[in-house]
Amino acid sequence: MKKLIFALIIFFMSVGHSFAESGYRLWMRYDQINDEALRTQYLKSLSGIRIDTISPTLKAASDELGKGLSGLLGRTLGLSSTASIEAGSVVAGTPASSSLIRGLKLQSLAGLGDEGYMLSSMVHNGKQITVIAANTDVGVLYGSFHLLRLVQTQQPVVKLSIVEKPLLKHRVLNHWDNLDRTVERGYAGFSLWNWHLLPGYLQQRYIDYARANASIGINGTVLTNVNANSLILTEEFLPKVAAIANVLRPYGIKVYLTARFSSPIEIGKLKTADPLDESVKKWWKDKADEIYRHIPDFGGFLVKANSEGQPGPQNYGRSHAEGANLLADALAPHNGIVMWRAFVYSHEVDEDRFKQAYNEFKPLDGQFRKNVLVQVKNGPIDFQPREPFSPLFGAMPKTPLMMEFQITQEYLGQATHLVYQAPLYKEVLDADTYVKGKGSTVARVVDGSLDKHALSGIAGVANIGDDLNWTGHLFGQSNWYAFGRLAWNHQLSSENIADEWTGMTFSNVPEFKVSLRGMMMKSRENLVNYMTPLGLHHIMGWDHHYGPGPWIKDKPRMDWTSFYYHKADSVAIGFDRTASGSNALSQYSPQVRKFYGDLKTCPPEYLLWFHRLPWSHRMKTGESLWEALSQRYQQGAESMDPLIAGWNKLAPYVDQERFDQVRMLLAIQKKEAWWWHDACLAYFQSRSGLPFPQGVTPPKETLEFYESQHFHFVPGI
Ligand code: GCV
Repeated sequence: MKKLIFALIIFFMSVGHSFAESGYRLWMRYDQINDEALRTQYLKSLSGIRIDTISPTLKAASDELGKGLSGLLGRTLGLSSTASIEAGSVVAGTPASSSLIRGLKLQSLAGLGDEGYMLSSMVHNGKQITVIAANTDVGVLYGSFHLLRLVQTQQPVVKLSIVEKPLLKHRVLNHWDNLDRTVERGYAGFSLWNWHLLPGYLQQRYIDYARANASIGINGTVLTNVNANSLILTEEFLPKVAAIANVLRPYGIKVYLTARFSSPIEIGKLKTADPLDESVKKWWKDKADEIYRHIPDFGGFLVKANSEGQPGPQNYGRSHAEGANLLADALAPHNGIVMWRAFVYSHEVDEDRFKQAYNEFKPLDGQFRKNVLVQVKNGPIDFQPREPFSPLFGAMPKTPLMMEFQITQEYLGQATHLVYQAPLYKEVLDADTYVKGKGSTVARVVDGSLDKHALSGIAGVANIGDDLNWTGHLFGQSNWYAFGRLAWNHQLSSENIADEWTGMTFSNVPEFKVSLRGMMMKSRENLVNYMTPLGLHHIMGWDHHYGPGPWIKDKPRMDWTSFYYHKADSVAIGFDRTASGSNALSQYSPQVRKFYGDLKTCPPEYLLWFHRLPWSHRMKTGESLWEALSQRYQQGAESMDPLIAGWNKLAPYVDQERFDQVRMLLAIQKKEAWWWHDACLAYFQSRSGLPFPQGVTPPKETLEFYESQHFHFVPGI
């Protein structure tokens, strides 16, 4: 009877997704493996699941293993908590939850902390078994997802001896979701959080969101936009937040909120939000107590202050540290943390925007409370297709710095361009700051190992909305996936992550995986070439950032114009950030300064980030700068044909619905890549006055045509 009920549950779970091939199932697709011999082989090692005590988290693990293995192996696997151990059993648990695991006295558990796990093939009482063991239930859940990944990607599961633990403590998604369900810089529909129906109505999506995040080790989510609304901290909304937290908790995911610094005035009726004012301190303390009454394991606050119009401590002549510490003190009794953003720049300061975050924050090193992380965007400006790493990494050794990547593609073609971002993330994480000699990588600053910080974290601005396939572009899923995998282990390679994702999302046929990996690995560089080659940056359309806008000038702030960043005239192009210019390079260690500052070593990819050069400047290839720039735009636009042809060849491996989604978006991307090519070349030629080199297609229309394009209702603003 029990078996029948379990089989029925599995059956209903699998037919429940009537839109199965929309992409809704993400990488958690558990369709039967076609190869019967392989299935039989797996069944020898994985023929039953034994989990003893069932906590909500262990239930999530056993549900996932049951659903996943039964689906993949085509046989309903019995879940047993009492049966004796058979050969082929998967035994999952902690020493506290499982007598068997307790009895095994596993030495490796000692070093695994509270999120790590081990996966081991063992012989128990003469029977071959697979053990998923951890110190905590959530470790068991992570281990279960690892085992599923092995089967989904058709890896061997015999002789397993895997020990894993995350390199970073806080692995967090940042949703820029507003309470009216619009999403700032979101291109995948409306917000997942249906505030109006919460707390009563809990969508299946919330559970599937939690499963997806747990499968890649994400352990926190900030539900609301950094351009914050104080209302989220009121009694109207806190029960709704608590309802989401209750759904996510079994999956090891903590909920965080953005805190608007002026909340004591807006919802607390105080006259001030001055962080040194006693009534303000009390207000935040009481507010924190109230939040924890609703959500006992609330993670803490993410704050954008004195940035792009958001209020902050500087409104009262106080520093960012004083502002952050106010909130940190309120959260500390509950073990909450503050993630205080360093994304600041001011039009009142006559200084290169590149330098402003460093100038503001470096002097505050050592002044933050122990439960504060300063969250720094990967680059000094704003999530451009390519940026050098922010000079803050390595400059604040006494403060844990949290990395902020943008998964949503605000400046990377939004949800219509196929751009696999793992190479972008890796480029930043692997960059060497040299602050403590060679090997002082950004990753080591962020994971705390360089300066011995116990607190560490990484945030990704989410690309998730209520679109059927979650991310608008199916390949946006690969960026969510890659962010999570790198947050867990920044040493993984982009290629391996691509292989895992394609195997689980589409197919494990080797030719398919190799071709798709090649396409994905080139995709970011292609985009850089047709948008911002040779170190150009921030030349996107005004405000919505959709499409090219290198001509943008005369806006309320110079640093919101494109001209500010490229300064192209008839003689030269680029931003001089060497000692003869803004000297932003002085914010890096001497090795990095020299590397980028010296034209002999500065890679072409970063040239115009740091140098202002005449159009006639000779590149190492022998071309002039003008020729090289034109050729890069050409290469970028031309890269779309092989990408499209490559995808078309993969049709036999992909279901029609998802194949067509990508096919149609690639056609749009091609059009837009040529639009970038045409508009930028028309504009830059109007500056340089030079003829196009041979092999470069002249723009189809006049510059006036491109400049006159206006778009209404671009998503994300
Ligand atoms: C949430 C950029 C984006 C803004 C975003 C801001 C930030 O400026 O265009 O939409 O605001 O970054 O990161 O705070």
